[in-house]
Amino acid sequence: MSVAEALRIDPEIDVRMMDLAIRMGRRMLGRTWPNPAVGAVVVQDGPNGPIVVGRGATQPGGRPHAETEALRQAGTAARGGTLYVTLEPCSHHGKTPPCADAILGAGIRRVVSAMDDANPSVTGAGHRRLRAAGVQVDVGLGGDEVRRNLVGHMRRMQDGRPHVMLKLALSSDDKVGLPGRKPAAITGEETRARVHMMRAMSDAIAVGVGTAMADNPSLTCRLPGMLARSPVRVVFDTNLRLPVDNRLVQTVDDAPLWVITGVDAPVEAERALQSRGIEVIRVRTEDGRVRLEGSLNALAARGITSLMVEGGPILARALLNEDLVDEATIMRGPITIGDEGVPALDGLPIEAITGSERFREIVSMTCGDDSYADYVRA
Ligand code: AOF
Ligand code: ZN
Repeated sequence: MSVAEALRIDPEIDVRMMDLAIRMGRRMLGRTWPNPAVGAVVVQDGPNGPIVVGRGATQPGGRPHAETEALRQAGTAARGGTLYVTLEPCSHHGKTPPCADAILGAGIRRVVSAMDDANPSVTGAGHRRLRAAGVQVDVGLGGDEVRRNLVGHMRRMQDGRPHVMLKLALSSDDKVGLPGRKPAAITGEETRARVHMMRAMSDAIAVGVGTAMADNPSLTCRLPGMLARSPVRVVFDTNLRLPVDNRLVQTVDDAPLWVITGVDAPVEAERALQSRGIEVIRVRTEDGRVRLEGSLNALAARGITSLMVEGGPILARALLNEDLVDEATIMRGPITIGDEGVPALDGLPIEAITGSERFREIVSMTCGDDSYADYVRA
């Protein structure tokens, strides 16, 4: 009898169960930093086919891990069963005991995992440990999808910075608004809902101080129901110009606010922000601006794995110039703003994204009256 027969492996069931694990993990995106949002499902043979006896996802703040949750739910029903998990189970003694040990302790016979972890203290060792203990381990199912969902974790582990997603809401003539004025609605309702969803799935949202002052945004995430939560808001503010009556400051009880500033910014301004519960992060400057790479490193050091950048044009251009944009989402509304409008990338043509070999378009569709396209690092 082959291993597949002995374990009653059915590829269709595998796909279905991994899909469930992927959905479990995806629901937690944006809420588990500094850890990846992993999903796990425990399956047991039943008289009429496989039965899901436990499911779990990484919990808010990153712990407990997904496997622990799914195994806890399954209890003794896990014995002899199969575990589907979207990331290699950990093998290290971190803030929690190794999931690999919990899996062995529960008597799981087979583990189907979507991919190796990029965490250097885990990578490969989790799978090896399970195999060494006689567990059948199959790696790779669902890997492409999971890799997209966990880009932030991978980027942070490999490069010490978050995955940077640049969001651009443009008029048909590539403008983002009129100078000095709060932007008129450029995109419609469907697009706005999508933006809120994207925010909810990011660990942090960033703007430059110019945009913070011009738009006075709250950048909180207004989605009714399950996604009523807001990522960390980040302002790039070299000289600490952000006034304390700004809405970002005023809403600090709704979502954390971190201000990235230069080493020489005034101490009084720092104290004024800190006394309101705002975290001020000082980084080195270059040519009178905070260094972007250093800023991103500082965010990753605090656990941020994915950063959505909402503007403005100066920050967007600077990130592009330094090749720090991993993904760009371009939403275009039907309105035309005209020559006096503010260009999206501070003078850099939008083709720096759409026509560049550095990016590859992966999605292009309509969204209400708007168009929507997603570009990722090629
Ligand atoms: C898993 N299952 O659900 C997640 C994992 O500090 P710790 O102990 O919480 O470990 C954090 C690391 O564990 C994290 O960097 C990543 O490599 C892995 N995340 N592992 O087995 C999970 N979220
Ligand atoms: Zn774990």
